[in-house]
Amino acid sequence: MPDQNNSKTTIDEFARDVKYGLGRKRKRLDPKYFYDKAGSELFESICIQPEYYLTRTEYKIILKNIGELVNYFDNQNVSIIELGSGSSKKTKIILKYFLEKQEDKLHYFPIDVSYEMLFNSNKKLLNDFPNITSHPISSDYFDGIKQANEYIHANGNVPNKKLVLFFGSSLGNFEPKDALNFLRSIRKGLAPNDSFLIGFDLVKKKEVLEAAYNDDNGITAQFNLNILRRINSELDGDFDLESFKHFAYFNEYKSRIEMHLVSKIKQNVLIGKINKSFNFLKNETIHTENSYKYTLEDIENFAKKSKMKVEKNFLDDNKWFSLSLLVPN
Ligand code: AVJ
Repeated sequence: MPDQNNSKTTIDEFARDVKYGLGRKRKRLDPKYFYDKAGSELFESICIQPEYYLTRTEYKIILKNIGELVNYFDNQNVSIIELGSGSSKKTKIILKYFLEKQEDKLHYFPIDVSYEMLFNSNKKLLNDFPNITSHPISSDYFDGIKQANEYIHANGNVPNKKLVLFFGSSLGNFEPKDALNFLRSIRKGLAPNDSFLIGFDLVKKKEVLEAAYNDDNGITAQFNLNILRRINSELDGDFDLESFKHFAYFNEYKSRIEMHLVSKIKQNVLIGKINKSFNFLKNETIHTENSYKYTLEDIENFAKKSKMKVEKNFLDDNKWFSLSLLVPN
């Protein structure tokens, strides 16, 4: 996930990134800085907004196809690795079915850099699934998969066939070439018989896409503005949140939702911690996030270029989202 380094990011790095991002001709901030405590809570809230179809749709796809998914693995037991801290409704269905199939034996390796998120989720998870053998790994994804592999190979009783989960279309925050590099790195951690289950948000009508990032309750707007609140509190910034507004639209040419913060007036903003003030023209924007939307052809190409193949795309009836099962090729 783009915020995978969040918990390790120091105030100095934050200051440096803000100074660089706001100093550019086109002002930018990295979306990984959305996710402080307040931002993470706002994101949770976004996921249950009626317009934000992504989370709900991916959940429904899993629910509908879990039987078929489990059957892909016939009588071979798997170990499950999740990129992200787990404990979502989506993770729970997967774990429930694999636990049943494997007669209450399942090794689960959630990977997240945020130690706090990881262990809070893990506690909840063990409450619901006391039989699971959980191995939380506080690390970045690539090193995490490596650690899981080492554990699996050092312990003969742990199934060495792996299923890696990456939900939420989190890949969408990466620029296409970074997304490909990400997939190639994941692929390096997969053995020939392993599989990778990854969510992709698909291209669809502009109205549907834009509504998802402009919910009526204004939660996405708060989420976007929270990055300025964070600069104020952590970097002694002087942003007046009232004088910036949330703006999200679908850039069809680039096939991505862009989120921006638009300055409503001409103004200067001082950020104490970096000893610098930044000028904003009226209507000048800070570009805060890209969220790429994919076609099934994009998924094919990603798979091919990362030495994998698409075993199956599980889609919802609207074809709004694909949960894709990729395997090494
Ligand atoms: C976590 C990157 C998948 O792009 O939809 C939600 C983040 N931004 N609303 C997305 C987000 C605004 C989300 N991802």
